[in-house]
Amino acid sequence: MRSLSRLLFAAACLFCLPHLASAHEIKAGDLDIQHPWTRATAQGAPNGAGFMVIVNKAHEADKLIAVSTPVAASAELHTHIQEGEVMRMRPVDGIDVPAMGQAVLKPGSFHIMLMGLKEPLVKDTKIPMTLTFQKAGKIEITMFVSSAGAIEMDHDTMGHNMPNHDMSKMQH
Ligand SMILES: [Cu+2]
Repeated sequence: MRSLSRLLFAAACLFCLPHLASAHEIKAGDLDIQHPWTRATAQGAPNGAGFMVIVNKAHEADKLIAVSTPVAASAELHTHIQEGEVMRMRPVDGIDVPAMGQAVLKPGSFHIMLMGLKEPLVKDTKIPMTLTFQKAGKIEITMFVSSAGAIEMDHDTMGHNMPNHDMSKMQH
């Protein structure tokens, strides 16, 4: 069921891609930071996680090596690894962005871990974040806060409301 709903989500999403690109994409030199998003958190939750796609149009690889945001005491780069039956998070020293390629930060894979949230992350708000790349240096971005259980960025978070097009219902 999940794969079917994801497929539907992806298919429906094709129609709004151009819109998304203009609404939420940060270009810095040869890097495009696409749809940076995070999830709303419950009161008292210590941590959050951030996701995005980093597209590199250069003929040289780059690497995301550090992250900071004023909403958390610290931020780390993490990945998920499988240990037996269990998926565990592990800090990594960086996330490679291949030449003429992309790095995908998404649930269950590479992500930005926000450690020690100072306040809960509230749906439909935006949070500032600084990404530091080995070659491109610092890039300021804005993360959009989607709903708590989102596995994809909520479409209504991106500032365009489409009647009869409720993506949030298609994620489950
Ligand atoms: Cu993590």
